[in-house]
Amino acid sequence: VTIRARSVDVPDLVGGARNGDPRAVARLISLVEADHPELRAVMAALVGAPAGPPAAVIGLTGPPGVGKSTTTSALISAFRALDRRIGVLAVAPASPFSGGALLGDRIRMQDHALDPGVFIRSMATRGHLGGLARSTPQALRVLDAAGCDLVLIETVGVGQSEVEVAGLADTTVVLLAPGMGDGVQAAKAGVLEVGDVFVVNKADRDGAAATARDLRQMISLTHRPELWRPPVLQAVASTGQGIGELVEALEQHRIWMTSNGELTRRRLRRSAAEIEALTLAAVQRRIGSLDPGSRLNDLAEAVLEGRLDPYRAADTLLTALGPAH
Ligand SMILES: Nc1nc2c(ncn2[C@@H]2O[C@H](COP(=O)(O)OP(=O)(O)O)[C@@H](O)[C@H]2O)c(=O)[nH]1
Ligand SMILES: [Mg+2]
Repeated sequence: VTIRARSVDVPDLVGGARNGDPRAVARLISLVEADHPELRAVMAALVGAPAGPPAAVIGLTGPPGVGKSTTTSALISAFRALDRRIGVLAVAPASPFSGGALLGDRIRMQDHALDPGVFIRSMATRGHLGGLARSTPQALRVLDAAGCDLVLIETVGVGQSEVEVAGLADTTVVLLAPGMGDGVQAAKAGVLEVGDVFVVNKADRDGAAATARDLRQMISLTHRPELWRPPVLQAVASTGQGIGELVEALEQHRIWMTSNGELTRRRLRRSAAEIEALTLAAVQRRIGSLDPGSRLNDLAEAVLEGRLDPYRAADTLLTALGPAH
């Protein structure tokens, strides 16, 4: 897919982002979203010498309607009170459903829309191989350049993509609410393993304490003493109740990760996933551009006619691709 776009002045945009210009930041994240050809130049320009230490990355995940955007908005207020510069990414897999969800998120975060210390962006990731693994770190690099101390990533949608995005954060907050996402469901969705902090939101409703108790019990079953024990908090995000405790838990987790090298390990994993995604995408593109697919076609015929086994065919194709540039 070729993306036709307005011409891109890379040095101008990167300079703008470094000066904290919200329009430059927005435009650069649009390039990330579109997998624009100029991204290569953008990423090269962003290498080295960020303004300060890299932003802390906090992922928020959980079923639709649980209160992720409301919690994000409350966290923005709490961290702004500490004078932190904040980036917010609402990440959704591109789908007919996610558009509406992102719209709702914007409304819930609009209290912060005029604050120059807050960048809020939604980003749809394309369904292709490694879309999330590629775009999230790239967007983070843009927000880092813009001087963010902290980036909150809200994932929209359910299932694998949420777990995947969670793996790209330093700290993952899993939100549940009484009656809608009980512990068993959480375990099934695989969020139990990715949660560093659990929040039972909508604690103004019946059953919050029971949900929290179930979760704690389930965490105990798999907990090993040398590991971080994920706290289970209760909150009413819409009133801000419990948000102070959440901020405290996030800071504690960060201190724990920093003290034992886990933070570096997670960031290495993120970089590795990004490089892998870019490599796979490049291979896929180059297969597509091989003398219009005829090499692949020849190999397919050979396999179909039983002259070649598929592994040998794949080896031949990889050899035909040659070095990347
Ligand atoms: N009763 C109650 N409603 C809440 C709470 N937090 C959020 N909500 C509401 O739940 C709905 C969904 O919230 P939203 O933040 O958009 O959820 P998201 O889909 O996870 O981002 C909205 O109408 C919120 O006002 C809470 O703690 N208690
Ligand atoms: Mg939301």
